[in-house]
Amino acid sequence: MVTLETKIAGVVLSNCIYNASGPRCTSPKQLIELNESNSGAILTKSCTENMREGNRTPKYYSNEMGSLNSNGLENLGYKIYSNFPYSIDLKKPYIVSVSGMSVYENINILTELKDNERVSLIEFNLSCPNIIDKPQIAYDFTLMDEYLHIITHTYNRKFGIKLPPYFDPFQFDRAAEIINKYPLVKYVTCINSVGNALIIDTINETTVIHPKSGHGGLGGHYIKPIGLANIRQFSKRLRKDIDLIGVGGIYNGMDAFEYILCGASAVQVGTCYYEEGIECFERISNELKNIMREKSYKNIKDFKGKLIEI
Ligand code: RRO
Repeated sequence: MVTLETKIAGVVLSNCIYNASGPRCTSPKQLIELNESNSGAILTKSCTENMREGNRTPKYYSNEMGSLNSNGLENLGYKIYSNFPYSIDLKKPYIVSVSGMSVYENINILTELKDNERVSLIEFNLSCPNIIDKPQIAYDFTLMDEYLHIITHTYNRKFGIKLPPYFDPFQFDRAAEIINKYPLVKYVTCINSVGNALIIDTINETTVIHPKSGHGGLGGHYIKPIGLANIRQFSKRLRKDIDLIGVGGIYNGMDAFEYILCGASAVQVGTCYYEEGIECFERISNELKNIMREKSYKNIKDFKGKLIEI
């Protein structure tokens, strides 16, 4: 029997494949669909204190290589995500992504969420690339350290963080050094979209999205090698009690297999879920199980992090 069961931060997921924060996880209807699906967890769209309509449209574009988004944190406000799990029969872990617009907003959101026993985990988003005139927190290491300090003192439960892609060994060293100081950080999700990328419509000679002069977060096939490298680099630097979750360009079982081989304990599906819909979780899970059967692996621990460096 092959199983995709895994644990993140001590929470058991019957399937290591679930949705990334962003696509199709904003409305209660979408969250209910995830609850009924093969996704291993329900992860919400990043939320703020108040509801936001986000950036001006067009703010999403996709092609066969991936996607470009500048959603701008469109969400219903944290109270909807805090109340949601009480209205349904939860079949799997419910994870809330939090991305308040200021440190004070984050404190308010976390103060409410910390007593909510229906919320299995939070994923604190330190890497939204699409807020006009706001930097990605995790690219400013001093700010990231301050945020983690404040969160740890406000939210006294274990939690996870979502990071942007890093590119240089110095960045991995510095980020890991900071994260390792905070014992409540028990998982790290890599990577958010590659920020401020530009795709051109050559027929019309225009940008393909409107906000930020056409610059947005790149996802999908374009970014898989960057995501894999981030998981690999952090697997060598983070404390052993910190689980890694891989995201970026996962469309099939082999993509998931690669992330786990690099050290991921679970994987999230973003662009592919947006494009294909809820059926992608069953398909990718079956593909990963078939790969495991062919290789005589019974569970993901049999190959997690075991990439051979030649
Ligand atoms: O809402 C967005 O524009 C967005 C967010 Br919060 C994020 O973390 N990553 C992304 O690609 N888009």
